[in-house]
Amino acid sequence: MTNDNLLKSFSLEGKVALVTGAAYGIGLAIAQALAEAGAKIVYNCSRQETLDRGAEAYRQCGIDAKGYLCDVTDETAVKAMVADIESTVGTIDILVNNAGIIKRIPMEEMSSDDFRRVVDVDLIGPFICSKAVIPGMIKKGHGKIINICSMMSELGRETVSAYAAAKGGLKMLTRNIASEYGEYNIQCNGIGPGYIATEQTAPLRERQPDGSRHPFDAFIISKTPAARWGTPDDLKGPALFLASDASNFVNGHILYVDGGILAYIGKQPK
Ligand code: NAP
Ligand code: GCO
Repeated sequence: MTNDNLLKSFSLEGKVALVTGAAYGIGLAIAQALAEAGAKIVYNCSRQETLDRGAEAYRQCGIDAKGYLCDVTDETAVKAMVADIESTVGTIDILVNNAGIIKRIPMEEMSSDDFRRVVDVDLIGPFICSKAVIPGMIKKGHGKIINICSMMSELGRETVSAYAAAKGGLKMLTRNIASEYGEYNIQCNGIGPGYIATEQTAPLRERQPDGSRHPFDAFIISKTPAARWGTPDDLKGPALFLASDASNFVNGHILYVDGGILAYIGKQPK
C-alpha cells in the first residue's frame, strides 16, 4: 500500500455515520472526528432539550448533522429512525453505540428497576441499534460497528454494579457481532475509554468545599500513568481508526483509551 493509499484508508468520504447519544460529551467528539474525515453525521438522543443542544453544537462547528429524538431502548422507534435515515440520508455505514447512562448506587440499595434501566440503555440499546443497521450493512457489503465500552468492561468498583454488568456484556456483544458478521465484511470493535472529563463524570471531579480535589479525582490521577483525566478529544483518533478502512482486519477488539490505567498498579501513596 502506497503512503497516499494508506492515508486515504482513513477517509470516510461518502460514508453515513450514526452516533447515538451524540449531542455532547464523548459522542459529539467522535461525531466531529468522523465528520472531519468526510462522513455524513446522524445522531440521536432521548430528550428534546438535548437534541436542541446538539443541533446548536453541530451548527457551531459547521457540521450538517441530522438529529433524531429516539430512545435507544425503544426498538420500534430505532427501527423507524434507521428506516428514515436510509431513505433520506443513505444506508448506515458506521454505527457508534455511544448512548449510555450510569447510576452510582451501592448494590444492596439499588432497585431492580434502576439496575434494569442501566442495562437496557447500555447493553440492550446497542443490541437494538446494531440489529437495525446490520441488514443494510450486509446489503452494502461492508459496515463498522463501534461499541463504547468502559474500564468497567474489565474492572469493578463500588456503586456501579449495573454499569459494570452492562459494559462487561457490551464487550462480549462486541465480540459476538464480530464473530457472527465478520464474513459480511462487517467489523465490530469496542472503545474502552478510561476516566474522561464529561458531564457523566462531573460528580467524581467536583471540588471540595475547601477547594481541594474530590478524593476520587485524586485517586484516578494516581491510578493513571498519564496522570490526568482523559478528554473527549482523546477518543477522536481511535474512533476514526475503527470507523475507517484502516481497521478492516481488526475485529472483536476492545481498544482501551485509558492513559494506561489498565496496565498500572497505581502510584504508591506518599
Ligand atoms: P454523557 O455526557 O452522560 O452523555 C450521554 C449521552 O447519551 C447524552 O447525549 C444522552 O442524551 C444520551 N442518552 C442517554 N440515554 C439515552 C437513551 N436511552 N437513548 C438515546 N440517547 C441516550 O456521557 P459521556 O460521558 O459522553 O459517555 C458517553 C458514552 O461513553 C457512554 O456510553 C458512557 O458509558 C461511556 N463512557 C464514558 C466514560 C467517561 O469517563 N465519561 C468512560 C468510559 C465510557 P439524552 O439524555 O438526551 O438521551
Ligand atoms: C465511575 C465512572 C466510570 C466511567 C467510565 C470509566 O463511576 O466509575 O463513571 O464508570 O464512566 O466508565 O471507564
